[in-house]
Amino acid sequence: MKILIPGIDGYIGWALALHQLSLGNEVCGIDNFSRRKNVEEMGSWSAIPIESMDVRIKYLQEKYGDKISFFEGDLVNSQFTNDVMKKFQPDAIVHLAEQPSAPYSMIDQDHTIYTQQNNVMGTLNLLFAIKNYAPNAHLVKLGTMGEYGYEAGLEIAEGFFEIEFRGKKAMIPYPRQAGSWYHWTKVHDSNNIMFACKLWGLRSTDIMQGIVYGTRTNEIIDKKDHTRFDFDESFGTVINRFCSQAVIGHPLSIYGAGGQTRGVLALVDSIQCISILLDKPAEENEYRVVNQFDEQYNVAELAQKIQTAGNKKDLNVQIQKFENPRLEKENHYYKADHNILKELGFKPTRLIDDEIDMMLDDLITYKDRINEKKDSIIKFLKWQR
Ligand code: USQ
Repeated sequence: MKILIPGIDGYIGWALALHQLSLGNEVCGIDNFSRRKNVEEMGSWSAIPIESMDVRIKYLQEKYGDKISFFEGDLVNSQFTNDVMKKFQPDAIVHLAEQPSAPYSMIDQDHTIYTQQNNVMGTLNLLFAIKNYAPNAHLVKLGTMGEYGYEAGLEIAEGFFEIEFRGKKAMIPYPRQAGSWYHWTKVHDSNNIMFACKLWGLRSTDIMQGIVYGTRTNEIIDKKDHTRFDFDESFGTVINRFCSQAVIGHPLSIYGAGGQTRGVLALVDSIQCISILLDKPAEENEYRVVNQFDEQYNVAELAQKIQTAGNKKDLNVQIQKFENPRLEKENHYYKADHNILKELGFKPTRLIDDEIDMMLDDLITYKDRINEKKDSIIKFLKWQR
């Protein structure tokens, strides 16, 4: 299979490329390196050092020859996106090239506009390029569980649900009530992709993914294999942040009450799920939605787990409640379906406690790097001003 991965330089992109190459597939990556730049703007860097893309690609070419290629560029540039699609002719595209941080999108008007333009326009260009040059290719798009939001207090269906209104029944998209400008970009993308499938007969799977955590996959063995790992307030996600905080003696930063419940998934299992979706593509004309997570926990439970694991390593982990910089429900009902991937063959391979243990070991090695940028951990980017 020929797989195009826009966003190959990111946390999931790099790990996915390693896995797909190890299976014998051909991978072409795209990246504009915005993640590196945006994290730097936040005064931070990846806790685990990563090489430049030149070095990374050379390393992969030594192992996999011409099965790996790379184009530097921006999906927002339609000429660039069309050119790559025409040249590479992928069987599948895994679109990971979006600005992924909710806090970053909430900084100010410029950051909101940048996030919306980058994500929504980039995806639209990609849809046009697929229609123009690879209409049979399967688009696997990374959306988020956050599209559904936490407001309704109802069980969450997987993409679509049946409703009855004034005596008539219909299957319609489950309502989206996102909670940040970033999360709304994913909703706008979902709407645009759904329409493109209908209009042009494209095939796509839209992944509503929970929070991903971890430092390792089956292919991340040596230093050169490592994927980036963020811990700053904007780009670090909660489990990865708590583990980074634990190794430098920073209190684990629970925002508000800590009852915010999220679906979570180990990196290795995120890669497994995406790979299953690639092997079992959506049909022509089909817009398929999957909810991609393994377990659910609230933030206080996650902090507790990391404290327990850290203390077994004599890290003397403290937990502290901070005033919540975000606008969000701090205690809420949460129950979301996640059956489709299981039906397609997904079997979780990692236990969260084992994974946390492994993450702490990896991060202890890079304690000095985290310490050096520790001011980026809590900046208090308030969402309402
Ligand atoms: N939180 C804390 N303390 C922290 C950091 C976060 O209590 O130091 C809380 C937040 O207030 C929030 C929860 O943890 O209630 C999750 O925050 P997060 O930063 O880990 O995740 P989020 O902003 O929702 O976004 C992340 C990714 C995003 C992806 C999403 C999946 O950045 O790209 O779409 O997770 S989901 O959360 O399921 O929507």
